[in-house]
Amino acid sequence: MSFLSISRRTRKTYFSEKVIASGVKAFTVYNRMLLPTVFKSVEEDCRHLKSAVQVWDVSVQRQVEIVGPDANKLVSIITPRSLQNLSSSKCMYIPMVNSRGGMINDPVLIKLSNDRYWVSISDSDVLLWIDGLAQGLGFNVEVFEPDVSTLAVQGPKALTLMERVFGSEITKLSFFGLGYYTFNNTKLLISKSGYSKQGGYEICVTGKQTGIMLWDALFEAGLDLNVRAGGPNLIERVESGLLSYGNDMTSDNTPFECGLGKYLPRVIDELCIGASILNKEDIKQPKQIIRSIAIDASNLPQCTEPWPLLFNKKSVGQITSASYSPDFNTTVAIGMVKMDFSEANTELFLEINEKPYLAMVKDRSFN
Ligand code: THG
Repeated sequence: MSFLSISRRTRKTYFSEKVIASGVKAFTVYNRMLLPTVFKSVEEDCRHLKSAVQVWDVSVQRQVEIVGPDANKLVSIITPRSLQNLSSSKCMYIPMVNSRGGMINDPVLIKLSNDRYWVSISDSDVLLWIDGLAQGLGFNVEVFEPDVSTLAVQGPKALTLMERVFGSEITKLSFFGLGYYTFNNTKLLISKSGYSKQGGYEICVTGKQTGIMLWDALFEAGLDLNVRAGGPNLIERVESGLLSYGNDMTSDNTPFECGLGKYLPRVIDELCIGASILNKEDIKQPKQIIRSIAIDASNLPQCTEPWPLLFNKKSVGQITSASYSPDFNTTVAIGMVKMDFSEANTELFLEINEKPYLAMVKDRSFN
């Protein structure tokens, strides 16, 4: 086993000291920044996430700010999703594609005002892409990474904790709803969202001082709720079928292959990047599709390379994320399978270290 070397390039967050003091056991690097992944153990963290409340340092969900007279025009072409229903009171999940229709990110979009947006990105170089587009197209906008860091509060007791810190108004937010709430005389942007299906919120913080005060306030108010530091949990997110860019999908995949076609209009506006490809009928009927998969195994190694999925010894897909789930008593997984093998209950095989395992295609996620 070897370890990652940490340097200035692996950026710390406002909360890294707090996360370390909370006993973090492992980080990953995401958008060139530290993301905590394990505290007690992945299993124990999962159990706790599903029963209590956790505070996550998800600063790595970097914002790309687009501001200026042409911000609207620019935002509307960076995603094939229609922004017709975008408002300042709801976030929107927006697949982004390149000119070949390949996924380059799957961010959450926030409209701050008519000429100002935040794109809350997954792990790929979206700032360079959007700034390049702005320059190349001669758009009158500024594109930069603002000083914003996000804390997620996730778990069944998240609502109780948030109500204690921000007041009862917060309980009126609906899923993906967005609003400003006061903490310590500062207005903070909060959404009812997060990278788990246990329910919760995401709080955007500007400035380390406010960040640390908020961290401490959440832990103080949540003492009797057994609040703990956490992070996106591999088991829970695979059970929930939440996709991880770079793992479950890459620029080799179209949004249709990723099951994200449901977010796109029947005919994508031709001004959107990738529209001419994505509007083709044969692209809309993909040859492969992302599925949740149950693997009959309990002790597989970490999935750090795609695992080929076999049918009659022939490759029909690949597993891209997997972890044993104590709650489902099986290895939960996400993978890409050829369309002919994508129906629920299709039985496929996996060979790991010369041992065969049964892999059953599901029609929906576990959670
Ligand atoms: N929150 C915010 N920014 C993010 C993430 C986040 N940026 C990086 C990464 N996560 C982006 N990826 C996702 C993937 C899934 C979801 C959000 C961001 C998500 N999906 C819901 C689901 O699949 O059930 C549905 C969303 C919808 O239908 O509108 O929440 O977590 N700020």
